[in-house]
Amino acid sequence: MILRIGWMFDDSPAHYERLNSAIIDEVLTAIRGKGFWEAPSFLDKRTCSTLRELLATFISDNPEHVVGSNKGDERIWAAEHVSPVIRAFKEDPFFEELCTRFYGVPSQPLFIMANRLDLRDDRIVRSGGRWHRDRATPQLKAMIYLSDVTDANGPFQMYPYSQVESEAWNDRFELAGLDPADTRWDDEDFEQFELANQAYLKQFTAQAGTLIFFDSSVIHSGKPLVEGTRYALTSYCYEKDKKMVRKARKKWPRAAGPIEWAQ
Ligand SMILES: O=C(O)CCC(=O)C(=O)O
Repeated sequence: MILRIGWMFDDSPAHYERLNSAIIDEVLTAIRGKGFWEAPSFLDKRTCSTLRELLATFISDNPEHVVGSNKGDERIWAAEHVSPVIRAFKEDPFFEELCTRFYGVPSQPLFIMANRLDLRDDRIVRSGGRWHRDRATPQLKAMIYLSDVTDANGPFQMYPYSQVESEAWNDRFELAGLDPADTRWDDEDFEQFELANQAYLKQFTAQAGTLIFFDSSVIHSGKPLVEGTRYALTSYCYEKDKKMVRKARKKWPRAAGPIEWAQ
């Protein structure tokens, strides 16, 4: 079901576990239901380590292409221009098929965002900012951890099954005094909700190389990092539409290179 293939990366082969169409229904059902699907060891540890070094060098050498430089969540938009290994993640045919099936119209990953989280002056840093939904309608993202992620170095967190149309989750919002129609919540407003719903929280502590597909319309955030560093790659998948490229270029003008659909 899963094949091992390699892409050349400097002098060493990079190994992704290639996902194929045989599991696409399983992946889609999981993302549409609980909101995620997880694959450990999607990328080998040696490549994760090489990519961490490469991204660290890029961040220090190219601050003009890094958003949030020195602020604890440093982001490189369109990181596919930084390494052929990252480009291969963007252009994997399985992802294109998954995106198209997910949205029901021709769709693709538009770019990869690479980020590094670390602790700066005890500032609370959550990857992706506050608790949020990216949008009210389903949106597909794929994240690869490039670091081993524990409870301390900013694990991705979500409330499974919390898509907008979930009446159970809308009731939980109202019980905690929150408006379910909002899409972003400050920590202090969210505290009561978090306490009341601890049992439902899914926290992705996992090894470097783990792949997580998720519907970013579920409620999610990165847990505030308290020690260490976390590197990750996130693929942003959209309906293939020229307007989307214009919008993305405007939103991320400091990207590492042009934001464009793969041919
Ligand atoms: O990187 C993370 O842990 C959170 C990601 C996130 O909030 C997002 O992609 O919208």
